[in-house]
Amino acid sequence: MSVGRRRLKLLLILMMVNFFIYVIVEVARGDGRDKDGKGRVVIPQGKFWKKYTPSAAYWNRHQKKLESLYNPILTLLSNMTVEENLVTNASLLNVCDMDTTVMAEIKDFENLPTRFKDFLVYLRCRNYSLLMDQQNKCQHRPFLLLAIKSLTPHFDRRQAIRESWGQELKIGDLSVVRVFLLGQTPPEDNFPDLSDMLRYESETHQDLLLWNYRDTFFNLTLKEVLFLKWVSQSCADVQFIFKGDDDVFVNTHQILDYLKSLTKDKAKDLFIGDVIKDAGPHRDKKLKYYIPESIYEGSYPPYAGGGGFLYSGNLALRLYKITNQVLLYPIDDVYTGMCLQKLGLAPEKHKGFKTFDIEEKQKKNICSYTNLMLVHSRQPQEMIKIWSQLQDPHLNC
Ligand SMILES: *[C@@H]1O[C@H](CO)[C@@H](O)[C@H](O)[C@H]1NC(C)=O
Ligand SMILES: *[C@@H]1O[C@H](CO)[C@@H](O)[C@H](O)[C@H]1NC(C)=O
Ligand SMILES: *[C@@H]1O[C@H](CO)[C@@H](O)[C@H](O)[C@H]1NC(C)=O
Ligand SMILES: CC(=O)N[C@H]1CO[C@H](CO)[C@@H](O)[C@@H]1O
Repeated sequence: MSVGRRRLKLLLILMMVNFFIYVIVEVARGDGRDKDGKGRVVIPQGKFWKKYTPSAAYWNRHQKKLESLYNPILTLLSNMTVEENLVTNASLLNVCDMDTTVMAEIKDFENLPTRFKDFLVYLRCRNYSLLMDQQNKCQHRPFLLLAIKSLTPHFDRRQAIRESWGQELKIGDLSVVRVFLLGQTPPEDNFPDLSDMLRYESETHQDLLLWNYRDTFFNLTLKEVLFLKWVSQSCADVQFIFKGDDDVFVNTHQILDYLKSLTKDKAKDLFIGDVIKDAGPHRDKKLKYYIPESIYEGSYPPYAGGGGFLYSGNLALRLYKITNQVLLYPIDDVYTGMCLQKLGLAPEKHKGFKTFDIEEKQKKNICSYTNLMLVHSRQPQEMIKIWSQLQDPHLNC
């Protein structure tokens, strides 16, 4: 018997065994409600299964397709291994030519805002290369990696972070290192040519990661995937990662104290931030987070707001692997939530993450900052001021 047929036979046997267990459990469970008083089982009127109806929304439909490539039962039936199936169907995974089929598949494609068109026709391309790398950044197994999403022209924000909460440190054998995550800001998007300044900055500070894709709001998910890839390849030993925006203030000391207090078990699956639950896509065209019905339907899994979250290096490696099984989604923090859900995990809410800022009257009081981990948003000058006040040895809170 061939290996394929033996596997098929084993599968059928397993299915039958499962079915019998189901029947036995159901009969054993059957209480008064299922019986007609004479001990006979009543057959319910309606169907007990739900008919599978393919989703009308583009993302959901194509996500299902992608998932079927990784489904061991389906690939077994097609007489292929998961690996063979992935190779045969590579066009579902990795195409960098403009994908024109999507134009016919989405009926209101022509009327979609440009950012959606740009996103959809390059949905399957994610293998962009690094133009600036920091290969030695993690050579001494950092305790904490600060990864800050920035945009090329934000020179002042990056410098304020370097001078304040984003300083690279070494306390005993604990080290903190920093990278900024950048895409390209091309002349087509009307950016001035900042490449000489960027090169100077990179040589001076050696903390820039730059990839060759267009840095736009909808491409932040690419930034996430490419960053996770970089961690897997160049920083796989890091213990913890903070990833956030360049307009947040982070109390790095508070984060370090928290991380040092964690048990081994808790540390392994750590993923904390300002968690948003029971959310779904916004349908108001005027909003930044608007997603049309023709692209996505359903709710969002729990996710941590992209302003900043903290997670373990071990989890970053697992997240990177699972990104292959999740189609890019135009909102990066929701995408990370989707990947976590696929791993069977959920982000945990921590009250130290203030992505919606603190009360106005508390802002002036430095003691409001001693116990929090992150606050959004702060100007570069505010970052430097808050940080220097926090360093005051006479600080009494
Ligand atoms: C399935 O695979 C086996 C072993 O590779 C091969 O002999 C057989 O012809 C295949 N069957 C089909 C239906 O492709
Ligand atoms: C990504 O990989 C595909 C398929 O291997 C290749 O055709 C394409 O040129 C690559 N794209 C980039 C941006 O490197
Ligand atoms: C994302 O980057 C790619 C590569 O530069 C680009 O072709 C695409 O238009 C960008 N997508 C969006 C939504 O900006
Ligand atoms: C999900 C999917 O499209 N799978 C296809 C992979 O390629 C084989 C061979 O071309 C098809 O039979 C599958 O349907």
